[in-house]
Amino acid sequence: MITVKRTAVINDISGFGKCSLTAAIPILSVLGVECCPLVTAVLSNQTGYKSWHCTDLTGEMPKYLNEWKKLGYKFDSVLTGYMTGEKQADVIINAVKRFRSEGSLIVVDPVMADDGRLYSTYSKELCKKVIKLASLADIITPNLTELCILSQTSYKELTSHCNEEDYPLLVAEAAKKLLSDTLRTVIVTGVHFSNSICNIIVDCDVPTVIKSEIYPGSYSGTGDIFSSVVCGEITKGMSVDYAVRTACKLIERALRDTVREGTDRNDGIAFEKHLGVLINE
Ligand code: PXL
Repeated sequence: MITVKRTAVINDISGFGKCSLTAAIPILSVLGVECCPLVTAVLSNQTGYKSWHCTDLTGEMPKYLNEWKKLGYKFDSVLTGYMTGEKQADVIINAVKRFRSEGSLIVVDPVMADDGRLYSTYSKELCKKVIKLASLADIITPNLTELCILSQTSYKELTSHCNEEDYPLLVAEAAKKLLSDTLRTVIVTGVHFSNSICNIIVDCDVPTVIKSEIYPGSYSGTGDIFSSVVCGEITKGMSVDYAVRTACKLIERALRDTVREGTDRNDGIAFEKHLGVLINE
């Protein structure tokens, strides 16, 4: 019998920016995992551009969740990302509590910030809710800035050690503080070290550092592409190590094309032609 694993993806859909659901749907599908979107908002384009139009669906979400409950479907995993505000965060926290109790693996990308700065739409109060949501997850995929917010570490202080040999271990120490009976794995993304980009897997073992080629700039949606590949691969039963290496392979190839083409950072990366790297015959 062919069994298709199923992931609920709680995220927005943005017309431009190749992020959130426009990344998750193709990636999970190519991995052979069913993607069930719970759409949090519909945006003309992601919020890094100068302006955007957003239809916030927070008020509708409980009704969609009720219908899902009536259908009685269970999810192998749940993936969350960007949130539009505190009210929406409360709805997502409650949904995640329910899915957790039903046995789903919870993967939270604690979207809040990048390059040492909060996203323009994220308030301090919303960040507190993201911290709560992250504590309910099995796996989280923060970038370095988000790790600092989650672990109450000074970004400036931590990154001042970036040329020291044990820098990845210092980052891992900050991530270790977050581990609990619930949260078993922290994958820190986008750590600049020794002329490469490191992704650091932190669990109860010795941290694993996976290096990727460095490209200038940071592009919209790379975090969503990363979390979608990682969530999909782990949902299929692959190891965290394999999942992270596969995500890096896809992003590296897409970035190479994107940089060559001189694409604006807001338009995201050219991952479409490289989705084949996710196919494992
Ligand atoms: O990639 C994260 C993300 C997702 N969705 C929207 C965003 C962002 C980051 O800015 O604006 C709408």
